[in-house]
Amino acid sequence: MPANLPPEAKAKLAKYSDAKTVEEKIRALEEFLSAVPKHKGTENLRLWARRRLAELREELEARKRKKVGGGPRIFVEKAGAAQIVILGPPNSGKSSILAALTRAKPEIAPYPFTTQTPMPGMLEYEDIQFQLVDTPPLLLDQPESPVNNRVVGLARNADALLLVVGLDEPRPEETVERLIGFLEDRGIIVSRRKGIVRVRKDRSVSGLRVIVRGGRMVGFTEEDLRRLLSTYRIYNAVVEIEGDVTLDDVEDALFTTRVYKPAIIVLTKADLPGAVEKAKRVIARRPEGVPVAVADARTGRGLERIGEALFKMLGIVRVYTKQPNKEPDPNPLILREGATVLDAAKRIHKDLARKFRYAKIWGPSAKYPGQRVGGDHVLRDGDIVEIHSK
Ligand SMILES: Nc1nc2c(ncn2[C@@H]2O[C@H](COP(=O)(O)OP(=O)(O)O)[C@@H](O)[C@H]2O)c(=O)[nH]1
Ligand SMILES: [Mg+2]
Repeated sequence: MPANLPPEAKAKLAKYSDAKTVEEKIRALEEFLSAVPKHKGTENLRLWARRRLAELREELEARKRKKVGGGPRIFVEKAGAAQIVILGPPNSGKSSILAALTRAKPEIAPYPFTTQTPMPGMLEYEDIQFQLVDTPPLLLDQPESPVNNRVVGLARNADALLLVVGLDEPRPEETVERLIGFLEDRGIIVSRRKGIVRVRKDRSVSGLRVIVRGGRMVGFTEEDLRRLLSTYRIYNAVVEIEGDVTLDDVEDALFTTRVYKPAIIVLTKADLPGAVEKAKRVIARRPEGVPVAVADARTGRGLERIGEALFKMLGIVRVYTKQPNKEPDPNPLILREGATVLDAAKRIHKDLARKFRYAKIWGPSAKYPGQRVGGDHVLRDGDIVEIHSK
């Protein structure tokens, strides 16, 4: 449903986008909320504005607290190859998953709210480690609760998510859907099919530059796009589109940011009666590109392949560096798919990239062992690289 905003409401949103400080943003959003007409078409936008306002006010509060010193710390420093945040409703078995997969010893109890602060643990997969972070529960029945904001913040900063739902629930398929919907409302997308749009204002571009990656513009043309953006006084911009995207999605994307997070649905308590039938119902309705693991956390059954599944969905490449006439370092560099020899050099040392001459490679991306390549050579998982510099 299109928003059809009156010009003064659009002007307030433009003011919000241009605002530099938190205080200015808060003022612009308050003005927007009093200027926006209240009908079905503006519902999403109003909801977003109210949430954003709550976040900004919290940010302001947090800053004040910081000045006095202290306050709860909920950010968890990343460690290992990637950070995976465990999310789910109360008592779903999140802490038990952390305990089953890592050496961490979280408190596990048959009543809700045992976990008050996030707790990390390391999951070993082959020669790398993933950091799992257990979290306080998400309250799907009270979506606007401030408790949720903190957990959502952790999820937004994560590299991937484990969505934990217990098969002791009567209708876990509905809980999974509500959980995914809850995250979507906050701009965290777990399904590959959902569209993601990024609009970046850029004065150095003449007009609009539209980049479509593995998706489509559904029901609109570049001319429609140009017309919509001009009503927001955006004339020069790069518009990136991934997945299937409508013009309404573009309008939403002007003020909200959607991020894609790879996710695995983990159904726990598979040992309980009736669990198999319930799990089948979840699997039948799962979103595209989101695998489902059916697990019994007490024995670890069903969790054996979580590490491998995470590794595949994160698009990680392990590269082993070596010095001439020496054995490769057993601890790999962790790079993203598509990374080049120069990216590897940069990771080792800034200077090494600057003084780079050539590299020799062994392994999956080498045509023959010890092949000599340039900096733009794309690496594959398991490659061994020997960098030669000036
Ligand atoms: N039968 C069974 N019970 C489980 C399983 N996983 C967790 N539980 C129980 O469910 C309750 C909540 O578990 P907990 O890990 O604390 O859930 P959290 O609140 O989501 O962190 C505890 O009583 C656990 O013993 C499982 O796989 N099977
Ligand atoms: Mg817990």
